[in-house]
Amino acid sequence: MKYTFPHNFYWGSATSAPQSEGHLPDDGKGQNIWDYWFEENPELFFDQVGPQTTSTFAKNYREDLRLLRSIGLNSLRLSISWSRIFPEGTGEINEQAVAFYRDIFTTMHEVGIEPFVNLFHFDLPLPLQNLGGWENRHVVSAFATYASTCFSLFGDLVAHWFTFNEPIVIVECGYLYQFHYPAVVDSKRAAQVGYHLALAHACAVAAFRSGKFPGEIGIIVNLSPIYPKDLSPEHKQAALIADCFFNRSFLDPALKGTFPQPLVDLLQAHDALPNYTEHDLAIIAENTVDILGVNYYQPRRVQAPTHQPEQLMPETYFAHYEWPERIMNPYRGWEIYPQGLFDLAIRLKNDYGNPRWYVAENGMGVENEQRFLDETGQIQDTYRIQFFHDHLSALASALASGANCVGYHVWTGIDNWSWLNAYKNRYGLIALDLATQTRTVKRSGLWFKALAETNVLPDVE
Ligand code: IFM
Repeated sequence: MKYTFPHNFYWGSATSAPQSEGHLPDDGKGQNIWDYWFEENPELFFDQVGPQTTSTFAKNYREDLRLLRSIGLNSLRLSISWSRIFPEGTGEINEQAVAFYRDIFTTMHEVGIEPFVNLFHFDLPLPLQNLGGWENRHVVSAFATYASTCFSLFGDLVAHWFTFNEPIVIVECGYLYQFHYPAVVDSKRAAQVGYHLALAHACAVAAFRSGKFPGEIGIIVNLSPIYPKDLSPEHKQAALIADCFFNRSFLDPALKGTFPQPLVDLLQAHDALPNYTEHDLAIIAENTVDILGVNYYQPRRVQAPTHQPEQLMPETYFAHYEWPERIMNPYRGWEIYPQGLFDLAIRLKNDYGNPRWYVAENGMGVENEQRFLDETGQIQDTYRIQFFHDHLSALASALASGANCVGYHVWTGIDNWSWLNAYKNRYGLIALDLATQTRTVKRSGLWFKALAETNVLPDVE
């Protein structure tokens, strides 16, 4: 059976400023929390490679964009670095940064790549973190100002805007599980941060609408369908709560303008409700999105809790469940389950009014891909092709069932830097030699080109 996709489907890849740009001397960029964390604790980062040593997109973007176009991409999601535009987070604009991003977006149009632009990808300017970061309401207004500044500066070149990438990751990694700065464990602070992120998002959408900027605006959320161990009431309850924490916490405000009631009740019961006002709730209610980006990597399997943490944690309400039939990506420790993408698509259709959405990230991180180099110097990443193929088959079935999905972006185009994991796992369609900065198209890059140029899903081989 041949799977086909609509002729105007967005085929692309995603990346972010802190993961790809790198630093140029005298570029006027201010420090963000990743620059600072690496300076303070380089030992936490794989091979002690920090955000300065990324894939040099800032220097090579003209060639990189042409290369990405040559493997069929018609769209690319990247992010603007807040600390590049506003080195202090607020106040004076860095004019070099304005010229830099204008040239990037102009080049994208010249080569035939539609810009999908995200405003925040985990990289809070350090001066704002020093004020308390997302716990401080002042940062919400600072974000709204930064967002409307970007709409004014680049609105003539960008028609697809996104406020945040994976806002729940900022909450869980920064305030519960210690993978992002400030790496604290505190559920009350986590709840305040989550609330402020939802509010900051809605304020940016409001600014976009009141400024009457052309195009569409949305948010990118990482969703994992939640599967209970079995259908007994205690496991189903565990799944319901996990869904509220990890999916509905941002999906509901973005698409319905409300927060999930079971989550509100639970936070209230633990005296962990964030500070809020009725006026905020009205802003959230009135500013739902035009488009949703969905990052899908893995499902979440849960069972009733097996232990009680000392303070409120998601694990107070559920425990991880290891499905005996799971297929794992051992490098990232994530289950590979393409059916999950179909299930998400159908859920968006049935429970959320079938919004306009696209797959904003999907991909497979693999360690030491040099093992798969052939004699011509090409990485034979057939495992990645299989991964894309299986997820795209599931997506094609969802489209046939009426899902309103308008595109598919892989994570990522050119191998990039991945936070504490740095360059441990590679995700790209294009390999990066970190030492020489040489780019080489992988086998998956050629496979993707055939897909994007025909809208027909090629076979794996
Ligand atoms: O590198 C990240 C990205 O920043 C957000 N989504 C998951 C990717 C792979 O881990």
